Formats: sequence, C-alpha cells, structure tokens
Amino acid sequence: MMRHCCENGASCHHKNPSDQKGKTTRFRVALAGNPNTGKSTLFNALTGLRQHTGNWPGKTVLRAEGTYSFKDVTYTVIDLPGTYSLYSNSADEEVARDYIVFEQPDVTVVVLDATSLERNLNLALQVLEMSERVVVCLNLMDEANRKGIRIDDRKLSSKLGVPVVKTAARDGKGLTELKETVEGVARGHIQTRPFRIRYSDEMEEKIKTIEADIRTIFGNDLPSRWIALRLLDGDPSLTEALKKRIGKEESTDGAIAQPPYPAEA
Ligand SMILES: Nc1nc2c(ncn2[C@@H]2O[C@H](COP(=O)(O)OP(=O)(O)OP(=O)(O)O)[C@@H](O)[C@H]2O)c(=O)[nH]1
Ligand SMILES: [Mg+2]
Repeated sequence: MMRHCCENGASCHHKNPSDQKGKTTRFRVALAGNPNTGKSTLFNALTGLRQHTGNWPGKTVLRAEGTYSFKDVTYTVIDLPGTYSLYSNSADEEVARDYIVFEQPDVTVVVLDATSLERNLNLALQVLEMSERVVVCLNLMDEANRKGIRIDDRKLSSKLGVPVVKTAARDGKGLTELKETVEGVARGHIQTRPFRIRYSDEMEEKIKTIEADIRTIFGNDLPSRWIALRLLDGDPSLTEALKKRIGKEESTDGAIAQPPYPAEA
C-alpha cells in the first residue's frame, strides 16, 4: 500500500503542525514567471485583490501577498516580480529567487505565456531545479487558441514531471482546476518528479561534493543541488545570501567562502 508522505518522517515537507491536528491549515503559494505572463491578473482573480497589472506602470516590482480559501483551507498567494531567470542579475530576480529558495512556499506556480512556450520554459526549468512542489500554469490560453497554437498539456506534464494546468486568467478560466491542483501538490496527494538536467559524470561528482557541504552547513531544508549548480557557475549574490543565512559576513570554514567554485576541473 502506498504511504502518504506525512508518514515518512524527516523527509516530509508538510511541517505545518496545524495540518496534522486538523485545525485551520494555511498553505503558501508563490506565483513565478516571466514578465507579462499574467501573474498579477491570476493573483487578482484568485484573491479578489487589485494588484496592478499591465505592461506599464503596473509591473510588479516587489512581492505582493493576498489570500483565498479553498475547501476551508486558507492559501496565501505571493505574486513575485516577473523575471527571465533566477540567476541574481537584478533586484527582481533576487526577490523571486530568495522567496523560492529560502522562504520555501508550499507550492510554486510557474505562470507561462502559452503563446511563447519555448522562451518561457527556460524559467520553468530553473524553478524545477529549485523546488519539488511545482505546478505549471499555461496562461493566456485564449490567445494561444486564437493563434491556433495547440499544446499537449499531458505530454508536457509527463516531460516536466509536474502537473500542468491551462488557464485564461483575464477571463477567470481554469481557476478551479488550478486550485485543485495546487491543493493536491500542497498536501502531497499529487506526487511530482521535477525534470532535472543531468550533467557529465565529472560535473555530477562536483555537484555531489558541494551538495554534501551545503547539507552539512544548512541541513536538508535548502535545495542543495540548485545551490551547488549556482556556486559552480559563480553567483556572488547567492553566496552573500547564504552567508547572511548562517549569520556571518565572513565564513570561516571555507565551505562557501571562496566562490566561485572552479567551473572546470
Ligand atoms: N488575453 C489574455 N490576456 C491576459 C491574460 N492574463 C493576463 N493578461 C493580460 O496580460 C497583461 C499582463 O498581465 P499582468 O497580470 O500584469 O502580468 P504579470 O505577469 O503580473 O507582469 P509582471 O508583473 O510585469 O511580471 C495585462 O494586459 C493582462 O490583462 C489571459 O489569460 N489572456
Ligand atoms: Mg505582475
């Protein structure tokens, strides 16, 4: 018989004690995605709030929070700024990155523009490296349909290893299915296996070594593989964020003090 992940002890992410006591549960759901994919429109449709939308001047620069209820459970939605990557190239990218990596939402919904899937998938792949609990939201489906773009959502879901939901946020379409799916992932009823790029054996060895260091310093809470990849690439902003997390401006143990790790052997 399949066991629910809450029975698995340490590896379970359902840490919210109220969840297990049957009291009011709260889940946090972050909306990530490229600029202009309809995150704020979705946020407004879900929460009933009026976060600014549109190209200008409505661009989301800092994260906004609102809530919705679904089946007697409260969900806090975090509308992250739109970014093309999470490589710390800008303040927006740092806000989005820090939230996903350090605040660890129960579910991250990656909102994609269904009319520009190829470009948008770049960010989706990054989020899949950062978190296990991801839902892909194909938004602007009305536009995609109008342009004759057909997307096989089941195939995409099986390739990415996470659920894919089609929405047209401006018309309020697909929201119930999105909420159902978010609930399933938040509760662990929907199992995910996020797609992760596999590198050369040599590279994988390095990743493993650094991951072990990260787990020694930070425990099992942070996405160690993603952090290892970023350190190998050389990401000073992430290094600073990690240093702050251990409460030291200057790390003394050397494990994260000398970034970037050499990218090549
Ligand atoms: N046709 C169509 N337009 C949409 C849909 N969702 C959002 N839009 C429009 O797309 C534009 C951008 O929407 P926003 O919600 O501001 O996008 P965003 O992702 O929050 O943008 P940033 O905050 O800059 O990252 C607005 O003009 C919306 O009305 C949709 O499902 N269909
Ligand atoms: Mg926005």
